Amino acid sequence: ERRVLAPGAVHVPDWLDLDRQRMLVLACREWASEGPGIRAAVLPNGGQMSVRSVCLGWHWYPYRYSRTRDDQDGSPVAPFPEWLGDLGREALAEAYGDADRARAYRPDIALINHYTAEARMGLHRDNDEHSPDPVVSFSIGAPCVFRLGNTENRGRPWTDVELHSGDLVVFGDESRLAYHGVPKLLPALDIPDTGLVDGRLNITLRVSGLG
Ligand code: MD3
Ligand code: FE
Repeated sequence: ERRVLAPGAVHVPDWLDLDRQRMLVLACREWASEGPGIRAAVLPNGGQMSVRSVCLGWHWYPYRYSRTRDDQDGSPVAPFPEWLGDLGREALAEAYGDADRARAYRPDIALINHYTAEARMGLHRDNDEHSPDPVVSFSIGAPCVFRLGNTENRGRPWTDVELHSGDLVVFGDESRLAYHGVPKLLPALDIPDTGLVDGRLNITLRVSGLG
């Protein structure tokens, strides 16, 4: 089913079947082990993010994108695979029900986040991309509380939604610059056997708008 969380924000629970979740876990394991590996970004104030992340296509480090891992060893970022773009187009078609828009969707960034039980992501906006195109988000593993705020500030109103393994959310249009975050993970009871050893994986696909 499709649940509209806010204009442009569509949640499709349990969209990825178990085989696809397992395939994504295997792929993320590979990406996380290449080169300098998965890392917790260091913020300008010196603090470390509690989430560890790895990127494909373009490397994000607070608060910009680069072709090289400039906050690590400067190595080139791994390419964004064609099959992941296909999955993103399929996801957009499902969420928005707009085949033409889905065909034209060309994500060139994948940002993979891994959350341990204590990890959080504070309310923020994703405005480092130079394209207004939607963000596609896949969740695997432990469930979490996802908070979708407003576009003005970090305060109320916001909506809390549980995201579970296999869920898809697409954020575009009026929700593209909404504040959002992950205040907590939930106990991993009755979760499917995806091969993920612990915690939660979130894979977002984005359009950089950079050449
Ligand atoms: C709403 N990740 O990587 S994904 C991030 O679950 C990020 O790891 C969270 O926020 C996570 O930047 C949330 C859902 C998400 C992604 C992009 C958005 C929600 C969004 C962009 C605009 C509005
Ligand atoms: Fe975000």
